[in-house]
Amino acid sequence: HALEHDLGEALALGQLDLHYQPIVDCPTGRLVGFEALARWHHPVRGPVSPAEFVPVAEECGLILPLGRWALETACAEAATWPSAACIAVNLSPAQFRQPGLPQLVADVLRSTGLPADRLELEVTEGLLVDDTDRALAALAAIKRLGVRLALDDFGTGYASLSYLRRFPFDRIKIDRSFVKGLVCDADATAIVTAILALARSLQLGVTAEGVETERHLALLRAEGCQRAQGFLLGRPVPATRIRELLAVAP
Ligand code: G
Ligand code: G
Ligand code: MN
Ligand code: NA
Repeated sequence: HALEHDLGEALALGQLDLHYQPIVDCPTGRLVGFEALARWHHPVRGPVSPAEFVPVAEECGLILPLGRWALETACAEAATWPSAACIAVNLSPAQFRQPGLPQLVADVLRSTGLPADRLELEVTEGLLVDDTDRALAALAAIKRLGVRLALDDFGTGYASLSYLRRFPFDRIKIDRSFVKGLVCDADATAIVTAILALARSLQLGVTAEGVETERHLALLRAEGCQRAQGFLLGRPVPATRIRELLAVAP
């Protein structure tokens, strides 16, 4: 696989980059954190989306060095911010198959000096499907460090509700496919409203993803959504832009 070869090289040469997408507090609009998103500008192909290269990395094992790089880079970056903004980092299910993941997280927190409560790790339901007991043990060990856990892409899988009961998540992130239909699509609106009620009754934090319009945001506010993320509130930006965003934050 040519992409696999090039990705290995890009990682070794430090050619991958992280961008950071703002996350805001819904009621106040205050900037409360960023999600780190991997970016790859291929010298010949141009920009390659993580939706394309993350699955390739998962297949060929490169996800372990890539995941480690993303975690280290994002935590080191967040440790320099002039505020207590949180940093959310995506973890791939494959990273949980290495026994040392909780230790890696602990090592990165120590070496970067980032307080554990400023780190949030995002996992998808895929993690919870194949090796539930092992995933549960790793998540519990990570939580004991004081790191928060978010269930990403919520609503797209099939056993979400049982997972919410069994696993120690602090937050769910509503998948942007539902947010996209807010207001216009009655079914999508009903699903978002139901997820917000569920989060409230389980005392989980909730972030709506893919917020693109003022009408999305207004409806989410009215329904009591806690946090929001999406192009309306800010596109992913390079690390060099974060300081100005934090400086002007309301
Ligand atoms: O940024 P964008 O919407 O193109 O991301 C596409 C997908 O790639 C998203 O599902 C996102 O979670 C995933 N992704 C981005 N960066 C990382 C990363 O560092 N690690 C993992 N595992 N997934 C990532
Ligand atoms: O799966 P995950 O939530 O990690 O994916 C985040 C991805 O969603 C990023 O690649 C980001 O660029 C993309 N994204 C973020 N905000 C929006 C949005 O408002 N609309 C759309 N279509 N994509 C978004
Ligand atoms: Mn995510
Ligand atoms: Na998501």
